Amino acid sequence: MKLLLVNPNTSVEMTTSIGQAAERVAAPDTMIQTVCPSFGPRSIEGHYDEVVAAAGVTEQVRKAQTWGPDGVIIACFGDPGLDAARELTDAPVLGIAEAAFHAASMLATGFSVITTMKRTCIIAQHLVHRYGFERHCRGIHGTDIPVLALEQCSGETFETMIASAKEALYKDRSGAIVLGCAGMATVCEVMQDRLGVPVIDGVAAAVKFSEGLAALGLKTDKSGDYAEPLPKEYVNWPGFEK
Ligand code: 5HY
Repeated sequence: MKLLLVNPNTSVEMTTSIGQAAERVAAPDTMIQTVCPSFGPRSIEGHYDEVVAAAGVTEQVRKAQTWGPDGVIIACFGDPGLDAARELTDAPVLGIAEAAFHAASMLATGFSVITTMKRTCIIAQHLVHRYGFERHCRGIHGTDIPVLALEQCSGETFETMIASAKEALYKDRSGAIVLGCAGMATVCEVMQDRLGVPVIDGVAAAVKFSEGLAALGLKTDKSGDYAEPLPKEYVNWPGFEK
């Protein structure tokens, strides 16, 4: 199985760590190509960052079509460009937030999200509503840890995440923690050992869900809004031929 893993920010270090987190859980016959856009924000911490990153996701999904991935993963917790990417390929496209929410909802009656900057909590809230997890998600908690601080997750940063998770589990009375940033994938297991409840990393969850969908031979619906973009000219951007 060929899996395209797109880190929508342009941090080379984070792209590498996200790729390693995916490789750790992938099946032996799964080939993963981990990429990031050729332009855009080093980290995604707001609406503007996200809209530029979404364009970067489409750039990489189009570029990979010659390789012919059987699955595509958008490895940023805002799932930027998810619908657009689903127009560009018939391979299933999964966002790590969507994958993490599904996994958590099967492991506990309620889960809490621990994320980076407080200002991005609303983005996760919008996704909870969009995907219909209002009855499962009991709280979204920003730590104000900058995304790039996760490139080298220091002891202090890690303890801040543990403290935030413990407070969330207590206040929300939830039974699982969803990690609200792809950069947190590297500390998922140690967090789970410390907290004693399921801790879900969306990168790993999306890899296993993608393998499952590919094994079932399932493809994205092309009969409606996920059909290929209509042929038209774009100015200073690759358009779509007839
Ligand atoms: C992420 N930003 O997963 C999100 C996390 C966030 O650059 N990779 C980023 O704060 O929304």
